[in-house]
Order: sequence, then structure tokens, then C-alpha cells
Amino acid sequence: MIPSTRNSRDRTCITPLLLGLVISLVPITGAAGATVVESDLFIEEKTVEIAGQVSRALAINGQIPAPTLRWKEGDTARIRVHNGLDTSSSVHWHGLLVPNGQDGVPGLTNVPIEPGASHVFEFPLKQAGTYWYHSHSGLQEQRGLYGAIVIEEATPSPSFDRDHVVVLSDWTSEKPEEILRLLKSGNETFSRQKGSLQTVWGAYRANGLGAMLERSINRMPPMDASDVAYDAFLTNGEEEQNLEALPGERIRLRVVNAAASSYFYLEYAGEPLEVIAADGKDVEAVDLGRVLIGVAETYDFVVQVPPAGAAEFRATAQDGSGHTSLWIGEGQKGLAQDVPPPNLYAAHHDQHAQHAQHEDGDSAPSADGHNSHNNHNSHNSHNSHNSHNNHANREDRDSVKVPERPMPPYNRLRSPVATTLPDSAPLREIRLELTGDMERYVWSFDGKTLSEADKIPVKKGEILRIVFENKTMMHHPLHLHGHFFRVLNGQASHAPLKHTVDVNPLGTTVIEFLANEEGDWFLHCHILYHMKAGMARIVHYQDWEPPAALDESRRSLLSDSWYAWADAAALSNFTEGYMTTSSTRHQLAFEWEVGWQDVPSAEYELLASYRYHFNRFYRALLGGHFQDGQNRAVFGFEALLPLNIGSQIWVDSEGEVRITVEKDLQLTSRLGAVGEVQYDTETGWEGRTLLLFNVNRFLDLAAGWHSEYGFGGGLNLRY
Ligand SMILES: [Cu+2]
Repeated sequence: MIPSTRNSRDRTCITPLLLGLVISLVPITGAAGATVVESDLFIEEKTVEIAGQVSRALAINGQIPAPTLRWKEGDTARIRVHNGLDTSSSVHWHGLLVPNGQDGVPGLTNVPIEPGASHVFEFPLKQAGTYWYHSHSGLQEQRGLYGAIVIEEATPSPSFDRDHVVVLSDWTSEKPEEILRLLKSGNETFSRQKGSLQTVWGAYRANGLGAMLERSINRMPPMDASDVAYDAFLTNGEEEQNLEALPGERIRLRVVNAAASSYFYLEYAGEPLEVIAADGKDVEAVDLGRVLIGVAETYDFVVQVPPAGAAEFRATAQDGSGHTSLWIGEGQKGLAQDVPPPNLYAAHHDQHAQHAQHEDGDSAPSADGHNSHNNHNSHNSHNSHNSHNNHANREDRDSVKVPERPMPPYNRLRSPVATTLPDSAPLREIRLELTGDMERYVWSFDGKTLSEADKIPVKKGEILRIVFENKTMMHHPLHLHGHFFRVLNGQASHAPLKHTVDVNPLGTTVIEFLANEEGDWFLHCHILYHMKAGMARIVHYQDWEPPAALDESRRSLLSDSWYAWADAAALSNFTEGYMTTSSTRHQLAFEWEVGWQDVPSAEYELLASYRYHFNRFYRALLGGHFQDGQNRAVFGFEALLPLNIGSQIWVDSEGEVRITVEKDLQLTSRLGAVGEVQYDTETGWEGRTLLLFNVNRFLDLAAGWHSEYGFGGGLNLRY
């Protein structure tokens, strides 16, 4: 039974590279009188060495991160994007309100930019603030295609001594396609690397055996704060960076989380972070202690350079696997505090922190959402929470301890202006569950991936309120293209506007927006691998017809991908294993078990099968079973039982029935055990057990016992 768990081209392209070292910022006066600002972006491969690892990365104008685009509100941006890769590429303007055809999502709003081709984007800059841009093609973003956008206000607000962009990212020298394949195959290498693999020994030491048992009785997968182990976390492309600044200067830090799959705790040595904008939009200034920033969010903070020495602005990966620092000022270094690592064995993980945050005097983020169920006709009814103002926040903060691993600070964010939507617009509320199967690495909304359910219809002029209910044990940063939405966070009429919002594990987040910009807009989890694994939808305006030119690339956007992997044990007494390829629902597999003591009259058993996955608990099986000269068809079901026991029942074409149960147990980070018991109405009982000692991601040492073949030792190989 398949276990339930477990280019190098050197092209010289000197001319565009040299040209691209400077982004041309040529102001031209456009037809409507607006100044047109032109830029050229050259996408190229580049060899980099980061954290001691050399890899082929992707750069724009030779830079990782891509150059910061500095524009001015009211101007028009014209950007020529030149694709110097041998695959198609794209650029999406994250958080910018642009016409649908300028949004840069291949297959949705634009055709992919083909190798060697260029594309010109042009749009008016209708907003000020901190935003960013990135490739929306495949997994290119992970390899370096991201950069910041700063749009100055038409009439600048009080200035700061310095304005500094901080682009945070997560870095790996591995091919992201291989990362996703490993995640699909259930390979534990990343959690083992990060030390976050859950084991019986680890649970015992953390006093978490009870919680672990409870979790497995409830058929929950092991928790982890993130999926991928990274080589490094980066500040503007470097593991650490210095910002020269004079003592006492006030600096505006424009922080962009451009990581592919990492949340960060942000902290400034010794001082609170004063937040002044979130996702580009101003918020009432408020001091925050430690801030959890979700993937694809941006925050603007004001920090002060200490009177003497350098202060650390630190971003610590939420999974505790590393951090990156910006040193502000010069001299003796003042360190930011360490963030305690996650307790993976706690019954509800970060939920404890969530409660702590609620207890500190603020209303729960979901309070509005709950109110709203009774108030469909009066969407301003949540004004009842109006009592929370900036002052209250400050008092709360001073009187209670800030949690060490806080949730995102949404209940502290308050727009300086009312953000209520027109009363005249009809309100429609929908519920969207965030769902996933961690073991098969399928992520979805309402149990369906983008390839299975693509559209959320919306009518122009209506208000769409979405209640996101997270049924998974991970955070998901949800991003809606082309719109700002209100996050109903307890700030009533002054709810903040955002383009990306976190929904915490098992939590609920409610947003609403006025549907005022026709088109097809992507709504997706911004964890790159979750998006690629299916957690995405298209917000589709009724009567909107996407251009026919998009038909072909739309098909590829909506297509389902197949991944292949294999696992084989070769012991002195027998061999067993499988090779498989799987999409979201469908799986083809070839499994074998052969005792080879008595070659050539060895006993063998082969199964060639097709499986259909209904959800993470149930699947159907159809196949051909070949055992010791008997060839039969089999039909059966597989279910995940309490205690995370895998089970299988099948009937073959001769009417014989077979029942199998299987259990995997990770004892220590290196040592795992697999046990299987089988009863067949024809052949009777059979059992086997395997102890595996992990050597690397592809190899284990194995010792096994089989009821027919006895004891043996050997290797277990994985692809
Ligand atoms: Cu996600």
C-alpha cells in the first residue's frame, strides 16, 4: 500500500544588462497632461553565491532583489519588460490599482512574455505608498524575481530624515520545482533540516505525548510553521546589511515581505516599531512591539537611530530557522531580542499566542464577521466596536504583556479616514474555507483546487464580503488582485484597507470590498507553493469577457500538474516499494513485494493501480494484482483511520477479500518505523515491519522483518 505519509545556460547578453544597470527614468508629458515615467526591466539568469551556495538565479537588471521603482502619485508609469530567459515570464504589480489588462498575470490578464520578447505596461499611478512587483510565472519568484515599488505622494506628507526600503526574502539554491516535487512526495527532508520534524522522542521531551496522541486520534497531520528549509533569509539580497544614519534620525522603513513562503517576526532593538502604513495605505500611527508580517504584505515603520551605536532591525523567520538583520547607525551593536522557537507539540500551536493577543484588551478580529451573519442588510452594523481608538490601543499595550509569538497586528491597524462602503450598494456575503492535505501537499478553497473550481462570480457595483475560515494548521496570506479590501478587525468605520491578509491556523478573517473594477482578478494564497498546489480562485466580473488571445494560456493556468516519486526497500531477504505519479485527484502506481531467497522460484506480488482521492481521508482503488502466477483485477477503498492508521480493503475478481492496515511512526529525527498487517481470505495473515535510519533525503538504512521472508537488512531508496 502506498504510505499515506511520507539550466545552466551561459548566454552573453551584455547590451541589455549594461543598459539595464540604470533604469531609465525618462519623464515625458503624456496626452492627458500626466507625466509619463519610463523604465526598462531586463529579466535575465544570473549566477549568485548566497550563504555559500552557488546557484543560477533570476535577476532584473542584474539585481536581486530587482531595482526599486520610485514613482510619483498622479504620474503614468510605462514599463518595458524584456524577457531574456529561455522560458516565458511575467511581472505583476502587487497592490497597485491597475486596469485588468495591466495586472501581469499570465493566463488571466496577460499572455506570457515569451523568451526574447518584450511587453510594455502602462498605467496611471492612482495611489501612494509601498508596494512591490514580482514574476507571476511558475515558481520564478522564488529564484529572485521580486522588487519594491515606492510611490511618493503628490503632496508629500511630513518627511523623515531617511526613507529606506527593506525587501525581505527567503533564499534557497535548490530548484523550486524540485522543492515542490519533494513536498508532493511527502519527503520529510525539509522539516528534518529545520529540526521541526515531529517525533515520539521529541514529544516526550517537550512533554507533548498527550497532545501528539490526541492529534493523531483526530487524524491531524503534524504541524509546522513552514514547508521549506531555506539556506538564508535576506534583507535587500544580503544576509545582513548596514544602513548609515546619524544618531537620533527618524527613518521610514518600507518593509516588503517578498519571501516565497516565509512569515517573519519584525523587531527593532530596544524600541517598539511605530507603524504608519500597512499594504501601502496609511494607518493611524501606533507603537507595536514585535510584528508578524505575512508573505506579500508591506508595512511602513518609523524607527529612530539610537544616540550611540547601531540598532538591529531583525526579521526572524516564523518557523525559527533563521533571521536577517539591518543594522541602523554605526558603532556598538544593539541586538533585537530573540524570538522563542515555535512549540510544535503544543495542542494548538500558535493558537495560544492568538488568545494572549485577544486577552490583551482588544476585540477579536473575527468579531465583526460574527456580527455580520445576523446583519446582512446593514453592513455598517459593525460600527458598534467603534470605541477602539488609538488611545485605547496605547493603554492596552502598556498594561499587558505582548505575546512573544504574536499574530499579525490587524486589530491595532486603524485607517485615519473612514473606509465604509456606500450604503446604497447591495451586500453579498460568501464563506470560503481554506483547506488542504498536508501529506499530499494539495491546497485548496472549499476542498477544490483552481483546476477544479476556478471562478468566484461578482457583480459590478455590489459589495462582496468574504468570510475566510481556515481549516488547516498553517497560516495562509490571501491576496486579492486589483482591489483593496477592508479587514473587519474591530476598527468599525475605520477598518484598514489591505491587499493581502493572513488567516491564522483554524482562524477566521473577514474582508469586504466594493466590486468596482471589471475584469478577472486573481485571489490566492501568496505562499508560492500553496498557490501552485491549487489554493487560488478567479474573482470574475459577470459579463466580463477575457480577450480571446488569452485562451491558450488560460488553459495552462487552469491545468492540473502531475508529480512523480518512488520509494524502494532492498533488503537481504526481500524487496518492496512503489513508483507513482499523481495529480490533485488521480494517482497511478506500480507496487511490488518480492522475496528473493528462493530465486528463481521466488514469491512475488505486483500491483498496478489507479487511485482516485476524494479528500485526505478517502480514496478508491482499481487495479491489476499479480501474485505467484495468479492474475486478478482488484477493486477497493482506502481510508485514513483515527491514530493516522492507513487502511485498505479490496475484493478481487475471484471474490477474495483482503484487509490491510499500516502505521508509520517517527521515533527520532533519524529513526522511523513502519508496520503493516494484512489478512487475505485466500492466503491468510501476513505482517511486516521496517525500521529506517535516515542518511539523507534519498537514502535510509533499513532493517526489516517479514512474516514470510524473515529478518533482513539493507537500504531504502527514495526519489
Ligand atoms: Cu497557503
